[in-house]
Amino acid sequence: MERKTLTRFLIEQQRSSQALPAQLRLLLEVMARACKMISHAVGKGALGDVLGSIDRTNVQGEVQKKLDVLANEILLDANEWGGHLAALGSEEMEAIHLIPNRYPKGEYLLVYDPIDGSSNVDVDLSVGTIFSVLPAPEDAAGRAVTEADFLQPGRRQVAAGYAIYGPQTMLVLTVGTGVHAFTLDRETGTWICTQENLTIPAESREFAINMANSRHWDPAIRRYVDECIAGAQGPRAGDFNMRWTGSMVADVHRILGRGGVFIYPADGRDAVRSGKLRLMYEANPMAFLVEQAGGLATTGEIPIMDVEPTGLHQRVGVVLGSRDEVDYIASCYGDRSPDGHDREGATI
Ligand code: P6P
Repeated sequence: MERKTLTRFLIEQQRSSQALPAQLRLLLEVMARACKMISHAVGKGALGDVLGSIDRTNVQGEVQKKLDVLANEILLDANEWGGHLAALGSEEMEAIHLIPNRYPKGEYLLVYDPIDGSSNVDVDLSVGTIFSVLPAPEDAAGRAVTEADFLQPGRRQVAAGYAIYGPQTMLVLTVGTGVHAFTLDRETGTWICTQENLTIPAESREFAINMANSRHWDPAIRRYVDECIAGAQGPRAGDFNMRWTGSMVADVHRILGRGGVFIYPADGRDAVRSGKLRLMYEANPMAFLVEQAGGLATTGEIPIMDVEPTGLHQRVGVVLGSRDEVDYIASCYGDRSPDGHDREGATI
């Protein structure tokens, strides 16, 4: 493939019929530069004083890793001054972050998870940065943006992506014209387009779920997983493979590359009754990417991008990946939805 840089790709998108707006192009270039800096920090490991935790918990009640804090600061510093944002939100910050008055405000809202799967950093496993871009309210210039302005369904996203810090550092993004992947050329610091129009195979025999939670699952999920494990002698008449990395970015990246399903359902545990993963900066951006690549992404009941958000840090169940397999999982609920209501809404 001709070595097309991210800059050239974005300029071509700007010239195309979809006419990528200039501020959105700037936003994506700023995010790409920030992710390069985060990649550099992640790559230092023990040599860079980026491992381990600090004695502080975030809004999620999770102990913050040094890298969570560093990556959040890198993203804040990179995005504040450019004039492309009206405000931003982060997994690491309870409240939204307004653009200081000394800088111009822009047309977009950015929400991100600075380091997803950060517990993997200490054991040198892949982690990533996930981001979602929403339109700012029309009257944002004339008033202070509030959290309510962020609470738009995922269908309103204008761009989404992730960086994965693994054996390679890659940036995978969509602006609504397919999913495209860029590999960081560390020698020149350039993002090179290495895959255009990624497509998820409709069928797959590979599922990703944390089996340790099986006693908490809805019977429909337990049925699906049992059938996968039953293999060729079971009702699916074929053997399945399982993967679970503990890093959503790594699992989704694998699925975008070779198919499969990723399942983190809402389950019986109090803390996970609405799901573990966060809607605004994990589920929605990944759902945009997966649907743009021909896959499906649901809460188990409705498409993730149709969920009407009620809070910046709200959680949601996630079933995403190969279209046919996600459809099959939905069929396992029969006429019942994950929260116990029948499809018509009455409680069984
Ligand atoms: P568990 C990481 O903390 C994360 O948010 C996702 O990246 C990952 O898929 C999931 O949680 C792992 O959760 O319960 O298996 O540790």
